[in-house]
Amino acid sequence: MNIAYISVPYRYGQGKPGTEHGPAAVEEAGLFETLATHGQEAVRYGEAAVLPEDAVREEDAKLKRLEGVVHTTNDLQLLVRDALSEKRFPLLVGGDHSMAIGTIAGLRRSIPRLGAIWFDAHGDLNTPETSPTGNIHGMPLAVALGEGHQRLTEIGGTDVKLQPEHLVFIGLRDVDPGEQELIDRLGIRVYDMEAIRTRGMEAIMKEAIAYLNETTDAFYLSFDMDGLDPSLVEGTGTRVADGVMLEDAQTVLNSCAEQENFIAAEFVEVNPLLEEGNGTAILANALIGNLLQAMKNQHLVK
Ligand code: HAR
Ligand code: MN
Ligand code: MN
Ligand code: MN
Repeated sequence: MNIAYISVPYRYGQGKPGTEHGPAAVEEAGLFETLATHGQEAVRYGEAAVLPEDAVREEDAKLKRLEGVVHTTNDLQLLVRDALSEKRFPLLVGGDHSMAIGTIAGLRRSIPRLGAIWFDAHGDLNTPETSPTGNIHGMPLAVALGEGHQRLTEIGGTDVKLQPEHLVFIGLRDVDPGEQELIDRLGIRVYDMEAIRTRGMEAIMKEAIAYLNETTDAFYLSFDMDGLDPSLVEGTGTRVADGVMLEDAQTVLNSCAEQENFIAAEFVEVNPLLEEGNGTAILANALIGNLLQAMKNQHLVK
């Protein structure tokens, strides 16, 4: 296993200043030491290009800062594609969740039947028509499914990047009406907090991965920090009550790490400007450490 750490220091998918400092905050929390501890080179493989603030305008209220998002996600998909073609495991730190448009487009280059585990309080399935905010971080999955503005759906090629049956939600609990309509119409698999409480995270992850393995060649984990309980993540922009607790989050990471066809992970929505200390970045770094440890254990077993 050779990790390719990729940083995405940007915030154009949402309105609150701070997620552009997410990668630096996680690095300050010890990310390079975490990499070294797990046998990796303490280096950054690449950093996605970000337009300067004064080059990005709000323009369309239904699709805010579109140019800023297009610029970064287009650069990111190339980085992810290159890392994967070098047989590395892309480990991404953001940055707001709109970056996943680039992540998915890049992974999809070599994995046509790509699966995704979406750990998040939110559906991220809005289009400019259904979005209550116009923030693109609420749209990356719609884009991946081929819905939304063409400038976004054509990043990394005009093909549809993700099939609805290749996606599962974990921890979902804040869904807009248009998102719910899409979930119902496309039959997207959802494990909400109620399911986690009644069945337990172990059973859910087992089932989720078996479901993905039926029809995908490989899968990746998109870990939105706001999927966690708000008591754990002061430094993220859209916290939602009644979230996933630490032990269950670790189960998510461990379950992914056990799979040979687990090919990438991203940790998003770290916003150090929303809290006094660096707690959310420290937690993100610890979770990355958990993930790398679990992946290492797995390789020792083999
Ligand atoms: N659903 C709302 C919107 O579209 C809120 C999205 C909040 N976002 C995230 N993504 N952090 O998961 O604006
Ligand atoms: Mn999200
Ligand atoms: Mn979210
Ligand atoms: Mn701070």
